[in-house]
Amino acid sequence: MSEKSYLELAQKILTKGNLKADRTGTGTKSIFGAQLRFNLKDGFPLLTTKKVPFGLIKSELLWFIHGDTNIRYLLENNNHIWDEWAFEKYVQSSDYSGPEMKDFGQRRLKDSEFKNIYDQEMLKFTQKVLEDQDFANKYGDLGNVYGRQWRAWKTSKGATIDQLHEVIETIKHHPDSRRMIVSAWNPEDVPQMALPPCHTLYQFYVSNGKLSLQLYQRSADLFLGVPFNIASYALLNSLIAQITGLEVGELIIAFGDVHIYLNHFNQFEEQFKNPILPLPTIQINPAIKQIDEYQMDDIELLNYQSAKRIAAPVAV
Ligand code: UFP
Repeated sequence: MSEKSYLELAQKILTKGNLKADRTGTGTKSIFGAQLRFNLKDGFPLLTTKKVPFGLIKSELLWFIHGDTNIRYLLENNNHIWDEWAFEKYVQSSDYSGPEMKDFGQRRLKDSEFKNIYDQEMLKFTQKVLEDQDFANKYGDLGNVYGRQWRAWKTSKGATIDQLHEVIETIKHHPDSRRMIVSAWNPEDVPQMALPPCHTLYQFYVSNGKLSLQLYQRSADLFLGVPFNIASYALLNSLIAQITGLEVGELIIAFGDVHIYLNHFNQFEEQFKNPILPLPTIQINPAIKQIDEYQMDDIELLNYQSAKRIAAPVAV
């Protein structure tokens, strides 16, 4: 049912969405305000009409949960989702002496010769982050990203707030609370951020022994971003349900600007042809009792059947 509603939302945007220019210069069709609901009891909501790489979702989420903001952990797990953000800081620094990398995001899409040079520089960069701890400390760290906001939010008085720990304690001890919120959106930081948080705020809800989570996502790339976001928050809810002794309830995503990039239309048409298959399930090591203890091996995806991956350009 829930994958069907994802595909219906895509149909609706393609047929009725507003054509809009966007920051990346790609152009989108979008609507403002939509909701997807997933009953997590029905299975783990990983799309089946195209392949979604669960390993990347798992390592990224564990990275957030551990409060880690250094891409080294991701690289150790062969996850390159955040590489560009770290690379950008490095190429703008005085320590970088390689070929000119200005506007590398756009240029690498348009100029294949430049892309080769970029790929080589990026490989050197990620290898150095993996091999050289000092270099990793200096250039692998992204600073204000989700790990920091969830686990070590900086207050104006110089203290830190561990929002994730506090919310878990509230789920355990005051499950009827209506204040179980984790916020990533800090208006003080936004002007300096290359990518202000897309998943801005989430709230938990407990009833009948079940834990539900609702996310507010201000900006959503329906083809590339949202399948990851659904799975990531479904996994977060499952991990917290286990350590708080609750069953899984619903995942709800409330979207702000939910859009389809103009160069993703054909990909959706291809995806629409694929049948919706039964959902996989998730197995979590029952011995884990603290959120910080979760490691890659504690989480396993079972019985995932899907159509093939559908490649699409990322708007940068
Ligand atoms: N985006 C997502 N999900 C994410 C993420 C980014 O859909 O988790 F990090 C997309 C939304 C948008 C772009 O297309 O990335 C961010 O651009 P902007 O900041 O201009 O909204």
